[in-house]
Amino acid sequence: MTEAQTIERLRHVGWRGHDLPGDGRRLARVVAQHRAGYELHDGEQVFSAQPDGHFLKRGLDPAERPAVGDFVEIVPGKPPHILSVQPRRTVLSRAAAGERYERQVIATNIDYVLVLTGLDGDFNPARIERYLSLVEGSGAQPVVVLSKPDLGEDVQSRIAELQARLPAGTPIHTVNGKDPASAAVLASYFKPGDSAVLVGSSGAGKSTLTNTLLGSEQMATGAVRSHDSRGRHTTTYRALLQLPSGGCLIDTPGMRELKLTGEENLDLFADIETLAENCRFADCGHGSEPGCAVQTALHDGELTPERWRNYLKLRDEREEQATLLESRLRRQRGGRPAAKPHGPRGSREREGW
Ligand SMILES: Nc1nc2c(ncn2[C@@H]2O[C@H](COP(=O)(O)OP(=O)(O)OP(=O)(O)O)[C@@H](O)[C@H]2O)c(=O)[nH]1
Ligand SMILES: [Mg+2]
Ligand SMILES: [Zn+2]
Repeated sequence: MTEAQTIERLRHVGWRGHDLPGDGRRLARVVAQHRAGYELHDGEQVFSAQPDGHFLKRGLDPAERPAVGDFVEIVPGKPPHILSVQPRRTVLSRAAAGERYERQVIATNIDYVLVLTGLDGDFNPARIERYLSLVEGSGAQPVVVLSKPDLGEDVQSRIAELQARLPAGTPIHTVNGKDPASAAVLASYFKPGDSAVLVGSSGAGKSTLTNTLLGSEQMATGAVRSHDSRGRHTTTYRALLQLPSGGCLIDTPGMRELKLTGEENLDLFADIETLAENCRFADCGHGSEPGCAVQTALHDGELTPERWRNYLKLRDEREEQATLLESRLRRQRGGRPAAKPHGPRGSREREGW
């Protein structure tokens, strides 16, 4: 096979690079990760591979291990071994649940993050804002997809509520995940060479939509509980699939917890931050201070209490996580602060230490 043919083949799984590795190494994309190892796709076939030993070292940041969506260098063997991960174009991650700070990669090298929410009991604008905050730092474009329009109550008012709440320009689509004609409105996100990831609660209909876009039942789907529309965590691993359109789609398991990483900008709430700059007192606590622009906006109905509360919650969480992230990075540097340009004479570390 010529180099041009190999590159052409890799384009089918969304590779954008131009230089192939030498030394008998090959490139492939991670399409699934299981307890027993990885599944890779080289544009022609799927095969199993094991991570090289250095990926298994204790203390390694889990975000540095191969993740679904990654392009990896492999050496042939039985099974082939993953030697390294190519630089990621985009990364969607969240912080792991629990006390210890840890970033978890959800998907990499994606162009679009489709945030799927049911218009049934799953509908929750605050949760959509949380997802969009996480997407902000990923480098990928967020797309809100509302499923189950055939099941929801007050569908039109729910869509209108969301449109008013999210920044203008956020794409919002309503799609019946079981109907190919309805799912066709998403076609522009699955162009050849592009990659998208579907995220959302269990039962939102991610795998149903995936199957409809594939034109075949490759992913298992499961009914939701009737009293609260919750799913039963049918999908248990992330899977990258090639769509007939030429795009790649990553289906993911429904996420129970979605903690911010601390790296978010919260651009989604830029209007609130601008508003707060107009308070009479620079250190306004936005409570009962006179001349509080936030209280005025809440009173006038320009800002809804739910959105204000969600902003405060996400802002505090972001600060808390940013502090944890900074201390973890400091530990990794061996206790030294980030930069030390003017240390006192004599105590300055010598070069090379
Ligand atoms: N009526 C209707 N049902 C839908 C729609 N989309 C999904 N469903 C149903 O919702 C249920 C859950 O769908 P799944 O595709 O398994 O949900 P999921 O998001 O993949 O869930 P997890 O894998 O658990 O994260 C299934 O019974 C689907 O048939 C829709 O647009 N309309
Ligand atoms: Mg699923
Ligand atoms: Zn104020």
